[in-house]
Amino acid sequence: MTKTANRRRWLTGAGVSLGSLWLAACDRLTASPAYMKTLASAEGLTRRAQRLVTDRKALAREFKPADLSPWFKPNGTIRPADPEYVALLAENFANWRLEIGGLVERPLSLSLAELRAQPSRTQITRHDCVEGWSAIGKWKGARLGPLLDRAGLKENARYVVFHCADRLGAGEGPEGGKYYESIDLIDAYHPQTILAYEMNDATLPVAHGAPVRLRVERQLGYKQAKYIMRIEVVDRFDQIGRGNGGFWPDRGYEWYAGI
Ligand SMILES: Nc1nc2c(c(=O)[nH]1)N[C@H]1C(S)=C(S)[C@@H](COP(=O)(O)O)O[C@H]1N2
Ligand SMILES: [Mo]
Repeated sequence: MTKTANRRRWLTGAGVSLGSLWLAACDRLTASPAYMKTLASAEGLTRRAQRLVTDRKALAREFKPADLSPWFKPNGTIRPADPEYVALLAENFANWRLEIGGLVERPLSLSLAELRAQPSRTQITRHDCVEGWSAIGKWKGARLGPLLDRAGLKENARYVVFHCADRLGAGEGPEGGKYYESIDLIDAYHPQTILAYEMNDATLPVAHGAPVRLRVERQLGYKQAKYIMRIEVVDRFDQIGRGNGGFWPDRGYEWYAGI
């Protein structure tokens, strides 16, 4: 046998046993010899990666109006004291504008009326807070994906950062305690990811994030940024806040809080 043939046989053997291990762990149902061969190939790798991505694209469960929680607990900041926000609220957000900038071709600045005119989605979903409580609410908002397309992502765009109006925690310095969050492009383009301006068929209340808050339904409560002032598309977030991609991630929570 030539050297090359030996090596090929060794490679195939290794590939199949790796494939088997993976199948044993993850997916017994598809355990057919043909599938295992595919797994041992480059195409198999792509297919496995594709499956991971497909999972991330699955919809969060949606509920019926009868399932709505009679009480949806407002949490974290419930009325920002920050002067900029207080002034905007006093004018009922007539002068609020949502900036979408960073790694985009055409930065946007949208009024609330303009945001309401964007492609929207309405959904009844369950909000799960790490503190251990859940509530079902109805949300209507502009889909983030089409907005990002309008702005045009630059090639190196990787994350979308939501800068909020409020500051949490005393004594954290001027920018230190500012609430912010970030998501990757898979979540940004997820059909249930919206900039919500309505809750339970009414204008979004201040306690729940007026004028606009994020709903990213495959993740925990702290990712659902309220009081959004500015959206920034970035390729890294090590220079924002303390560098972990969000207010709570900066304080030890997972950046990816998938549910
Ligand atoms: N800007 C901002 N967004 C925030 C928070 C906050 O304190 N400030 N708290 C987070 C947490 S921990 C939760 S559980 C939800 C609460 O949303 P709700 O007030 O609508 O229940 O908002 C999240 N988004
Ligand atoms: Mo939370």
